[in-house]
Amino acid sequence: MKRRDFIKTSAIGAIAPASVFVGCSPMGTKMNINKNNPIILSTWSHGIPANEAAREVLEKNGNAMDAAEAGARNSEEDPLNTSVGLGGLPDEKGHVTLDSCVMDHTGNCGSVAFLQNIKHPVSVARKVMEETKHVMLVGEGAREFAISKGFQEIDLLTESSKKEWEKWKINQREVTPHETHDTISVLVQDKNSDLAGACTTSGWAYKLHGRVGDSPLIGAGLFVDNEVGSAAATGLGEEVIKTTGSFLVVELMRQGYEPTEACEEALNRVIKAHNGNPDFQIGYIALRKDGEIGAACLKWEFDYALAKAGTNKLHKVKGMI
Ligand code: SD4
Repeated sequence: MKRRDFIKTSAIGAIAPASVFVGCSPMGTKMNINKNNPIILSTWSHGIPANEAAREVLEKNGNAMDAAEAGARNSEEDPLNTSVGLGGLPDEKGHVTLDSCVMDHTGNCGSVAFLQNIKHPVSVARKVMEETKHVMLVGEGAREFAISKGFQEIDLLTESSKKEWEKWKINQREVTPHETHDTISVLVQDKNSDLAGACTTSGWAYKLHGRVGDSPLIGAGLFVDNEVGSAAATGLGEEVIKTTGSFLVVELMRQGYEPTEACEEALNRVIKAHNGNPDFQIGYIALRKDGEIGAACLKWEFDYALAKAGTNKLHKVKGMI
C-alpha cells in the first residue's frame, strides 16, 4: 500500500480485506490491522532458517516474542555465521563480545551488551526484560546475571574464527561491517496481530575491545510500537545510532509513510549527513501493523527473508545510491 493510500485508508476507514479488521491508529484515525496472518521478517539469508525456527514456535501457539527469540537463537547457535553468537568474529583482542535486545508488544524491552562466553544473548536480554527492573545489562554484570539464570559458559571463539582473527592480526586491516555482515534482526507479527522483535550480533569484526554497536540499543537496532509497526537495522551501527534508526522508521510509518518509504527516508538522513556518498552499508526492515512490510539499504545489496502464508522466501533489495 502506498503512503497516500494508507493515509486515505486511515482517514476514511476503507473496506478491509478478509483477514483484517479496522482498528484505531495512534493518530485517532482508522487503520487496518493484520490478524490471523502471522508474518516473520528477518535480515539476510540466514533469515530463512531463522524464520523457520520462529514459525515452528508460532505453530505451537507461541507468541510474537517467543518466535522472534527462537529466530534469533537459530543464528546464534550457527557456528558458520561469523557475525552472531557462536563463531562470531572477535574484537581486536580476540574476544567474542555479543550485543542483543528484544522488545515485545507491550513496549517492554531488555538488552545485553558486551556480553562474553554466553551462547544465547537474546535469551539473556529476554530475561533482563522479564526478570529484572532494568532494560540493559553490560559486560561482566550481564555475564554474571546470565550464569545466575542458568546459562552455561562456553568459549564462543571457534577454530575457524580464531584462524581468521590470527590472519587479520598480521596487517590489522580495517574490516567494515559490510564485509562480515550477518547480524540477525527478526520482526514478528503473531496471529493476534501483536508485534515483537529481536536483534543479535557479535558486531563489527576486530572492533576495539569494549565497542558496542546499535544492535543492543532500543530505538537504534530495534524498535517495536504495537500500534504502528516495528523496525530493525543491520550494518554500520555507529551510523544507525546517530539517527536512532529503527525508532525513526517506526515514527515515519506513524506519520503515514509506507514501510519501504520509511526505511528510505531514514536512510536519506544518513546520505545527507555524508554529503550524498556514504561509504558504508545500513539496511532496514520494517513491518507495519497492517501486515505491510518494507526494506531498504544504502548501497550494494541487502537480503531479507519473509515468511508468511506458508511461504518463506529471500528477497533482494538494491542500494539507494
Ligand atoms: C553493529 N549493526 O554491531 C551491527 C553490525 C551488523 O550486519 O549489523 N552487521 O554495528
